[in-house]
Amino acid sequence: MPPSKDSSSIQAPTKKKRKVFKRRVKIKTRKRAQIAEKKKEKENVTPLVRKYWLQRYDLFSRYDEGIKMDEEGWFSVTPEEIAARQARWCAGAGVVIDAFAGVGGNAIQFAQMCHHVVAIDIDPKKVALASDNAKIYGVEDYIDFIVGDFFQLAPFLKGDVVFLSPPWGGPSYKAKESFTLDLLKPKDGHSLFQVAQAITPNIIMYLPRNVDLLQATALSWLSSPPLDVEIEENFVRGNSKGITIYFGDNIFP
Ligand code: MGP
Ligand code: SAH
Repeated sequence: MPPSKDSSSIQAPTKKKRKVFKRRVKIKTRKRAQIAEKKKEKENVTPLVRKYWLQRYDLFSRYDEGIKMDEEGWFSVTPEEIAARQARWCAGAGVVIDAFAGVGGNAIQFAQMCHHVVAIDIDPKKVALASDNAKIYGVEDYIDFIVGDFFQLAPFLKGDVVFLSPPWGGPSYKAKESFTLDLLKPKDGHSLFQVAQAITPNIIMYLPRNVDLLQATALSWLSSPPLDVEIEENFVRGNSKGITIYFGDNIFP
């Protein structure tokens, strides 16, 4: 037989107690929401980049260790898994030039795979963020950070691979049915490729998933004989994120 309940020991909360309890829960919930909002503000999570913040661990697996971003960084950084794959392509290379380094998503991965990285960005704030982020991954000693315009610096640079992930014109890039190379910023893809080619034939371009592939791969014909080309669509959790095109001299075994 189940023990009988002693009704005198279990007392239903009074109406007043219930009210106080409800109010406390409300205050706690509001406080928690306020703290979350403040945290997002600190992390530069504007409404435009909220959806990228939700993907933060795909962007940097060590995000919680103190990764710092700005608004453009949020929507432009190469997700870590993709950056690592791009870096594996040049495993063991001497010097990799990351011409548009942003907050360091690619530079950090290159630094783990190659001897040295030259990471350039025109925005001093980006370079400061990238440098702090590189410290979190313990690779700051393998990267030279430069604040400058890649187009102006290019004639003075030497490297074995040039990585190009220029601005695509913001998240609205996908409104175009076909993303043509003239839409890349600050200069069209054709001019950009030619500048990189003066440094090395080994060039990696990270481009929008709606890029005009025919036009992009035709860049190989700017060299004689034409460069080898490898195209790769990059996914994270089954979602297409971008297209990487690898150009080079004899890249196929
Ligand atoms: P996205 O398409 O804006 O995001 O960017 P997502 O989450 O795929 O959005 P959805 O709504 O289309 O599903 C996808 C990836 O492209 C980002 O994670 C960046 O790596 C890259 N990317 C986006 N932009 C706008 C840029 C850019 O301007 N420059 C560079 N280099 N990469 C960018
Ligand atoms: N791959 C980077 C994201 C690059 S976003 C990452 O994973 O973090 C493109 C970057 O190009 C922006 O940070 C922007 O400041 C920079 N940029 C724009 N014009 C430039 C120029 N002329 N030279 C160098 N960097 C430039």
